[in-house]
Amino acid sequence: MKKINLIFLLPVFMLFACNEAGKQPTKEKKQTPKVKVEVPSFNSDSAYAWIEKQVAFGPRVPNSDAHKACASWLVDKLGEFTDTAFIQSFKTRAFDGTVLNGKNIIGVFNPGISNRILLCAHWDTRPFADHDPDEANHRTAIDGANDGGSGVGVLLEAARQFSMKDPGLGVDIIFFDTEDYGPPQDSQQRGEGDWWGLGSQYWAGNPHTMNYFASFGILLDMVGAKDARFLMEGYSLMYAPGFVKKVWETANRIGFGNYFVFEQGGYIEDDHKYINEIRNIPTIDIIHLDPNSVNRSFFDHWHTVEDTMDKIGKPTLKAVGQTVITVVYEMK
Ligand code: AHN
Ligand code: ZN
Repeated sequence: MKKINLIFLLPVFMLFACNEAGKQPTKEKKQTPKVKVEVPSFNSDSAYAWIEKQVAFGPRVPNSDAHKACASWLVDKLGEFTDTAFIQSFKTRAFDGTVLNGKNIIGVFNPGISNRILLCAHWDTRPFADHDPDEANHRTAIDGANDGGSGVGVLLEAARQFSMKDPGLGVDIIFFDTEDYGPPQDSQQRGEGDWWGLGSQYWAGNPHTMNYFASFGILLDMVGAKDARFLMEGYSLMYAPGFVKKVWETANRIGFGNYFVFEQGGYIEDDHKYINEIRNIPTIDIIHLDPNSVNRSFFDHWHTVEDTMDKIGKPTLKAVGQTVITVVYEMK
């Protein structure tokens, strides 16, 4: 913890050092406004309802009818709130050779503003409950209330808030597809190749606008479980330490320190890894990490048939949603 603080403070000291060196006085830095913007209240009932709606389609497994139906609902919904929304269709090959008809779903606020923030989550759900205690379920698709549904639910509600009060900067919301089609536990392909995050890999190489860039990105993954804890994920700290600090400090300042704990977690091969490495957009992952859970990584019902609606807690959705929209509104 001490070490991390020092790293964060370094640039501040360097700034003073430069000024003291008696160089030309630089143009006055834009001050953060004295009167803070009024941040709307994130509605967790609404976010919860968006998750219920997704789950009601059935498992959103790529190439399935439920997947198709949910995609068209998502793009319609996002279209209601944003300036423009569309589907980026692509084909990608899964670990087992299956060709997946992928659909990244993209919504854009304030397309004319160059200062942009990227908010994202995966919307597809896993075809395999390969961490289920019952081996008979290892090829059963999951509901993905938390893993898939929650991040999208929170971002749809954030979009609804932005539609009612303009954050005054560019915001792009992307629901990535084919994130969760990685090889199952007992597969030969485990450990060789980037089989997770296929939709974000596609988008990072083929962004929806030429040379797309955002000043930073936030990925939400498994942000709905009751009593979730968000540790500071490894790649996030590696690629975007300042933004991790900013988001965690914001959460703690507005009363969600029980969820956003200042503790380092493991490195997760999630969508943000590709956004950082392929597009060079500093992107953090807000993800429920729990080294003491039954799977030693994530929430207890991760990749089991028990990842269902009853595991979702509205106070968790509130903590994440309020934090994210606060960061966005205060960014201007
Ligand atoms: C791996 O466990 C390799 N990636 C986790 C990314 C993930 C799966 N997020 C949700 N489901
Ligand atoms: Zn998953």
